[in-house]
Amino acid sequence: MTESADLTTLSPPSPITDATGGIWCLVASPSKGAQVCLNGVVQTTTANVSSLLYKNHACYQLTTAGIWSVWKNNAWVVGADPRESPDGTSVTTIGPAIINSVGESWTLATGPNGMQVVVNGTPDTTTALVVKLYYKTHLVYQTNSAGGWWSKSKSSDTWTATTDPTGTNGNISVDPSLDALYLPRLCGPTIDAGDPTIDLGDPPIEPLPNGGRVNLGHLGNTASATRTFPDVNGDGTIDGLDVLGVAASFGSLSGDPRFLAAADRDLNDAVDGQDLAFVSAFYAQSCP
Ligand SMILES: [Ca+2]
Ligand SMILES: [Ca+2]
Ligand SMILES: [Ca+2]
Repeated sequence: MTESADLTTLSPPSPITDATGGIWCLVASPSKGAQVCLNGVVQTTTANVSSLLYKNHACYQLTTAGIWSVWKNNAWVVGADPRESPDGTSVTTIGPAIINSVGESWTLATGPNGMQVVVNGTPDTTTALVVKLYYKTHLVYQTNSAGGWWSKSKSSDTWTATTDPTGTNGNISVDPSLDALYLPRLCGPTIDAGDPTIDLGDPPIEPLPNGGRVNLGHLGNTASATRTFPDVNGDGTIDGLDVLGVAASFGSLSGDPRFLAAADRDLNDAVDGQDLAFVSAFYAQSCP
């Protein structure tokens, strides 16, 4: 007996086999519409079931009233639509779909004005020049070629203008890796992640080595900015290998065959004692 694949649906015909070998089916009843049966026994508490679905080793039922339940500890528990797309799902081409919390399928299709949003096969004619659909916290987002963003939770709502939720334009959508004093840890994702167009200043405000780019967050582009980890060989630890990288290119200038850009920690186009000092200052430290 083979366990059914994810997203196997039954509305009715062939049965679903669960991970423990249980066999699920739907049977027509005289007065309660379709009912669920498990191993040949009709579950008399079920009624008006429109489909069964199998996902992540769990069996779900959907009623004709649109209610989803999951079979848990030998009972049906009402829950969310198991087909709902995970946060961060994005659609940029014709074909793939986002499924929202009420089971609507959101896709892109060519319309009179570039790509437009299509919900359950019906074009949303208020949309045009759409370049991406995105799903996060039960909201469907769309963005157009001009960079505008709108969101809504279901098709009957109206689009609300919003900001980029994907964390790619001036934001990051990850744990910033702060320490107990809310300062960015070494190698954290906010370091050197600020707006690349911001001038570091001359002399730079961020202490050296500063990676040549401001940090993201309130300490970015300040004298308290966390310094850029001077990891010459990029293995997450400052040790003899990093010293060796500086030593091997010591005294070289940008353009020299011996010049090693990763050893030029202060980005002054020369590998010199200053770079060695930075590496030494972090000696034996590792990214957390
Ligand atoms: Ca920096
Ligand atoms: Ca290293
Ligand atoms: Ca240097």
